[in-house]
Amino acid sequence: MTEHPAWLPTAAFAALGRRHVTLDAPDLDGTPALVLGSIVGEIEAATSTYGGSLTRGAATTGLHLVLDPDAGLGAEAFMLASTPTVTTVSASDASGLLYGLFEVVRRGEAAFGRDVPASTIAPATSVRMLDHWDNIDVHPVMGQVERGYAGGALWFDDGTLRDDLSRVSRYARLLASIGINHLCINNVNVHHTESTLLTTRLEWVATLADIVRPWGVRTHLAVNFNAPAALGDLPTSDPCDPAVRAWWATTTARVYEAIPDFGGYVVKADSEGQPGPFAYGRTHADGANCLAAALAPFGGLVHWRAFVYNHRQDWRDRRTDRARAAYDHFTPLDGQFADNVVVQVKFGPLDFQVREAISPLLSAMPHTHVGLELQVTQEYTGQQRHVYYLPEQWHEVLDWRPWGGAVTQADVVTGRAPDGLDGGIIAVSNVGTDQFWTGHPLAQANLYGFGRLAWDPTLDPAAILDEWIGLTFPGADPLVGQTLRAMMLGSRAVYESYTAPLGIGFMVNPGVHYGPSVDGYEYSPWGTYHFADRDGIGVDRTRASGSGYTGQYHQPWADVYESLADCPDDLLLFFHHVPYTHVLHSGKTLIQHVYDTHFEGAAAAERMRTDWQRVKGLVDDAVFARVSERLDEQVRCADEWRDQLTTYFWRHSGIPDDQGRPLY
Ligand code: GCW
Repeated sequence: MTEHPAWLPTAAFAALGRRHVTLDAPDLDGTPALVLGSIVGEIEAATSTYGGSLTRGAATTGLHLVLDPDAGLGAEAFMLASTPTVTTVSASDASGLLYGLFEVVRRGEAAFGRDVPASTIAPATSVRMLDHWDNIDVHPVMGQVERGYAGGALWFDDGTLRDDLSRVSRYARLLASIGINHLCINNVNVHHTESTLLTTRLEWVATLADIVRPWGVRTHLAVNFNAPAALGDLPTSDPCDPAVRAWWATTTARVYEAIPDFGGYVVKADSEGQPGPFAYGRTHADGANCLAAALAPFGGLVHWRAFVYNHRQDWRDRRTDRARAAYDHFTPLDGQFADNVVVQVKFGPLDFQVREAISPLLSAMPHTHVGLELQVTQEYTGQQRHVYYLPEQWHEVLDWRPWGGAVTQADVVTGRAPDGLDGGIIAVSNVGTDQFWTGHPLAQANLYGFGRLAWDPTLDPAAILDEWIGLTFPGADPLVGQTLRAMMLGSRAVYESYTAPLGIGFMVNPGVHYGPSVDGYEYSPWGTYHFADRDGIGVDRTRASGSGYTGQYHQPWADVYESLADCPDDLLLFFHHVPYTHVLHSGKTLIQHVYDTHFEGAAAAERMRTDWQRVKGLVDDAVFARVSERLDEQVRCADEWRDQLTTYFWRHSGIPDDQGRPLY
């Protein structure tokens, strides 16, 4: 099987490749020299294919690249300017020049031949990171990649590091082209074998770090909080114990001997069975700061996840609310975390649902570096079998106004708001050994979009999609772009319409998290309930009569969500328990909304399948076949969702569909 080039096919380099390129850069060594080597390699490959050339020296015509450490442009930034004869990219460091080069590729012919005044383009945040949930050993339940839907891990193969790691380099190149600069290579659920990446298998990590470094990417490791006891033979992993702190210091120093630009540790502690500081009566600040102290001398970061909740809840207990947990655990610790700790917070208080409220914790720790965690892998969003263009959803999150005013959620996590330190934007990767990298070829757009939004959270998802289409299908018949836009823009709304309604979430098959199972989690310990009975459905999270979660928001949201009259329809069941006859702002009853959206959603999936047929012969046959196969599955699954959901609501409410469509 030939590997698909994703958004960097040779033809995407045609405009660059036809130019005379001049490169003006000082002699460099270390990582900058490697990055410069990548830049030169890209230009040579493009110009040798398309007839251009590369020389060192001053500007002539075509493209002029300047690396000037004294240019004062800021880390990773670049300046772009053009006249009708020459386009100039300048940067103060090699990474900035690399990103500038890929910007030229993205713009294609439009980068040349016109008068464009100089503008500086800089990333919104210094950490734009992907986390891989990759295991070394194939896990008996989760497999090689936890929540992975694109084949095996790029670097591990059932117990070993792969012999052929050439694909890792091509992956790092893709990441560089969208500005991703940090990569965590292993699962946050750190099992025993994987915990040894920190010690006896450190060489593997160093090998991978060497491969991604020329692309400006720094390598991180997910570590087990219990490592001092499990790997170091200490009697405890208490973060305040001097021997434990010394163990982390020594172990970390060894990591930096092997990997001088090592990025740091990612930690899932006291979460879903992973060990953590609670076992020693310590706080999460104690835990994070212990690791931070070991990393600080080398400039490393701790990404400490806030996904802490009781996953052994008794479903009979109506007082505990999982949505409250992260905020309740972490806000009392604001101001106590070391400066090289990022508290990594999922975008929603539950778990990467199609629709949930935005986590109030993201704007509740002004003295802490808070990072936003997104999920590119489509665990709850169709598992790379359904078309689901995630940037539409992420845009909502990034553009949300925690105080109702001008300050966005993106401003807060990138340190641009008065209340917020830079924490960065992080996501779980959707990539594996699959021929198309992402299982569903159209899911490549999600990875592309993540990088672009992490670089500039104000970008418009539709514009990002156009970039991706232009790069991935260069020179294609315009019908291809039209069809992809029709299928992908609004695809989140389509998926939402045939799955769990109005922010209630879950209703998926337990464990696999795919396909409908309305009561799948209803009597489980996981804290994700919908509370449907014959009269109504929804979770009362109000201060007046429910869990009080609405009180975790700043105004105006604390009151907007509290009020049944003001709560937006799409989050109604996230915040309120209401009767099936409740009338939405749309004017429909809740029950009729469920019927209508589910029938319409499944029909929309069917339309996507029909639309796709139009591009047969206009896109690569392998892409056409793979997308077709996925669309068949999407239609089948959407029909199943429609029938199970509408029938469930009909049986529970006894209220028929006013359109008389089939219910069972
Ligand atoms: O979304 C849930 C997943 C788990 C995952 C966990 C987490 C890595 O179902 O598979 O574990 O979240 O984010 O830690």
